[in-house]
Amino acid sequence: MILRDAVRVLVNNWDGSYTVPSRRLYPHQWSWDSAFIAIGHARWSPRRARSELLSLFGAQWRDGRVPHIVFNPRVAEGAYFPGPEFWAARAPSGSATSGIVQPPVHALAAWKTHLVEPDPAFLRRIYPRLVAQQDFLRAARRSPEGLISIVHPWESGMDNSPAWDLPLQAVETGVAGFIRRDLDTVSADERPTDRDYERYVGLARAYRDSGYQVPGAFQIEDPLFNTAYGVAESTLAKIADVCGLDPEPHEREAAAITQAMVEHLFDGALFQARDVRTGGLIRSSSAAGLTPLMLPELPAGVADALITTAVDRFAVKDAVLPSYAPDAPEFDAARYWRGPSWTNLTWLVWQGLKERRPDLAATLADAMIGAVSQAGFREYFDPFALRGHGCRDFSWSAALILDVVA
Ligand code: 2M8
Repeated sequence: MILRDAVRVLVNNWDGSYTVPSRRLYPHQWSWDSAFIAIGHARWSPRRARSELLSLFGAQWRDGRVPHIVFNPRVAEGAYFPGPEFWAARAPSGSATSGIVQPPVHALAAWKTHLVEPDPAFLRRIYPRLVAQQDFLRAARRSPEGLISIVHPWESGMDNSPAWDLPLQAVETGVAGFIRRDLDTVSADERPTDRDYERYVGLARAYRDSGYQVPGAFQIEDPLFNTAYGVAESTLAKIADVCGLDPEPHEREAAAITQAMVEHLFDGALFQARDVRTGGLIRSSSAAGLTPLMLPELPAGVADALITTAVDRFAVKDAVLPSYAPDAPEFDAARYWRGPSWTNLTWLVWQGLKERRPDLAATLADAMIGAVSQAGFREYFDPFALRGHGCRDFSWSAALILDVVA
């Protein structure tokens, strides 16, 4: 039943070559959504999984960046804010896009698709694009410490995480002249605040006005983004191998980023974000700090400390994974990325636990299935009451359930 319903959500959200995250709230193609969605499609239609990824990379920029939104020209300009007129950017393919990026989880999605239905020709086609995506991050976003930075909270995928409260204080508010469309669909107390949006818009405008070259007042090394980058390198090593290419440069890069993360972002219990402008760690209780469990070369002692934190502070033994530790004062069970449980974040930590702690991984898988069985394929869930929040029929909630039960 749950599997049939999950496929129904994906079929209804399919737009011919890719899947929208949600019909009303997000009516275009989103970058990391497409990666998670491909992982789900692979379980019932690997052809759609390959199409999902190839259509996203069809809008890759010349500098290698994969924009976080590819706009559907048939959707009205006002349907989503900020839309194509705001971003004023075009890929070489002619598609209107945004100019920022999201965590690079796409190599992993391509590899998982290949594992379900081996297709070396697909891997050969997508490999150079995945490499270019990483090249862009190295060229444009690497700090002297060897870590990759994001220049907008939207690039983290966890838009209003409490981890961004402090660095956002340096960003101007009072930006006017825009109308939020998200509140047409979702109640205001489940979304970012207007003050958050003023800062998001101000930051995006400044980056746009620099030709998407010069970072503004927000420059952060985020543990989830860097984990995605590192996992992409170790996955590219496997893909290179299948393509008859040298995996070694990727293996080296994966080891280097893991080491830099342990050295600069680990606080002894959790990975933290670092503010590139001040050089200081931003101490928060975000579940993003657990995702380095996915890095294959994470030292065992560090992994053990993360697992202790996951059990003690994120209740991984007896609840779905909250996006923010419930014992922290900023925790909010219903407001977007400030506490609710998200299927993609849970799936990332589940991946990281599968080999290290199969017992805890199984608990998380059951919790993910329990949440959607009770509340449906909602965008996010109250981690304790399992009440659904945000939009309904959300694509990655459906897609990742298909992967978890496979
Ligand atoms: C949310 O972000 C967009 C901006 O990119 C928004 O709020 O309008 C986030 O949850 C992000 O992680 C996700 O990719 C996107 C589409 O599902 O929605």
